[in-house]
Amino acid sequence: MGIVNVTPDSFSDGGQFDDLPRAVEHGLKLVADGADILDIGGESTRPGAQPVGEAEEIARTVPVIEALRRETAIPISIDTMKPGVARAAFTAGATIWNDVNALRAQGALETTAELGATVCLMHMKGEPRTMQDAPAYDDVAGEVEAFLLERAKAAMAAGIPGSRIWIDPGIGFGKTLQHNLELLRSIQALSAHGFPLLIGASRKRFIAAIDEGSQSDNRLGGSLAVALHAAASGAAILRVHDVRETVQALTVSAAIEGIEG
Ligand code: 8Y4
Repeated sequence: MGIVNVTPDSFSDGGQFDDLPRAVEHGLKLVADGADILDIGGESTRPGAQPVGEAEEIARTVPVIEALRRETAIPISIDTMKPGVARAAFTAGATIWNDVNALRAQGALETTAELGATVCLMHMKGEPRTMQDAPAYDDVAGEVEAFLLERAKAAMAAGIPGSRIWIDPGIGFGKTLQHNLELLRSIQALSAHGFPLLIGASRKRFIAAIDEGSQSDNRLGGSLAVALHAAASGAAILRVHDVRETVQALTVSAAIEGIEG
């Protein structure tokens, strides 16, 4: 899964008229690089980020989805917490709802069932603005697993088929370095429930907590280390910025294992 951010801070011009062609060009490059899914997001969920209104989020993402839908056949996911944004994105051609809030918003379960969406249910402790303020768990792997199974159960009770549910421990969302490491160690157990497991660790801050001070443009090595570990542990989908490099690492790894590329 290749990441296409359509937030004003993701391109240098700060939300100017040329954000649209740049986002579309970026998405097409990720497809050429080997992405199987494009994840389009219009609201930053980085620690401390401010919320964005629904109309603004739709105005950022829908034209990008419409344009990508015309130019590529690969599945498009919408990264949003808002049912109204998901609805607009599906009308534009998205088929997957990537919800870092795990369908806890009012009307989210019903919307997903009605749209026939595939959904990624992600664990997040708290909300993006404050989630990194001293997160604490007794047993992070057990608590995240219980949360994800509870949300999957709620989704199925709302009429969403189990075959359309993915789960994700939410690396970096209300977690310390130690929490993130424990969750990465628990991928095998988490992927044993039959729901495809998604891991998003690409360029995240915890890599800099290990390789002290590395900036977000210098975290590729750490991101690839996580990707290979996650894939070997049973993760089905990797959400990444560096698609070409990740595909290469996975392909070389598979060749060593003797799996046909
Ligand atoms: C540099 C670049 C530093 C990006 C931090 C970041 C996930 C996700 C995000 C995830 C799923 C991010 C939308 C955070 N992370 N969706 N979204 N899983 N399913 N930060 O882990 O990339 S945004």
